[in-house]
Amino acid sequence: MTQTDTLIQRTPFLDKKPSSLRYFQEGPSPIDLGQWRLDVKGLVAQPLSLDLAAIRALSAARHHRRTVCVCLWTIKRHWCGVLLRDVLELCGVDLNDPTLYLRQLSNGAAKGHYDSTIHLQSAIARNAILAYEVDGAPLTLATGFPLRLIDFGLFNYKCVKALRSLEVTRVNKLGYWEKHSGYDLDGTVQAKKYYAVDLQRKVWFGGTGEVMDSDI
Ligand SMILES: Nc1nc2c(c(=O)[nH]1)N[C@H]1C(S)=C(S)[C@@H](COP(=O)(O)O)O[C@H]1N2
Ligand SMILES: [Mo]
Repeated sequence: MTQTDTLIQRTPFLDKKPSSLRYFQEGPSPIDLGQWRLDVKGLVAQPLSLDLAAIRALSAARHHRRTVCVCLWTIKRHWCGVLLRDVLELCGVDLNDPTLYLRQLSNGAAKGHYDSTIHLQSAIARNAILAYEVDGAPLTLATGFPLRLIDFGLFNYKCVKALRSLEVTRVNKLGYWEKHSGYDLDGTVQAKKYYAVDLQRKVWFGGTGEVMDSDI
């Protein structure tokens, strides 16, 4: 085993996972990291345009947790990023205001942008992250390079890959999948049986919908 191998955190049966591209509606578009910025705007005291180095400079948040797709599959992977809270605090957002929402917009490609809006206070309470690595390696174009939001209590369609901007707003706008397929605007993970790709069997999630570290 090489030294690199020991740093990569492997997810069992990753080859059985549905293709990331299949779940990337606008398609991935090459991003020049020199030009790329995450714009944080809207109801913020200080709008910011952050490059990836500025985001990586914040304390790292690591989670070995499940993401869950509304199409009834789930996978547990090693995510690394920063807490959404830490980025929004830099911009002076009132994280205790229950009337705020966060609109995420993807970088966009030939087929337009992908967007989703989530309830801000809930996402902060659930320790939502902005992830730049999965399984010990930087995100690829297909998995959302350079940055994706993950709220482990929400279905994956509420978590945008290849982020371009975050807008703090009071408007809970319909996002891509809510408009195209009538998916629920709230998007909380529902108590149901899901196919766990990494376990190669179905698992039951009950409770509030948030899939915790300690869960299967
Ligand atoms: N930009 C963007 N982000 C997105 C999507 C998308 O189409 N475009 N699809 C969502 C859905 S429905 C899923 S299931 C996950 C897939 O993530 P994965 O590539 O890690 O499987 O990305 C989510 N984030
Ligand atoms: Mo999905």
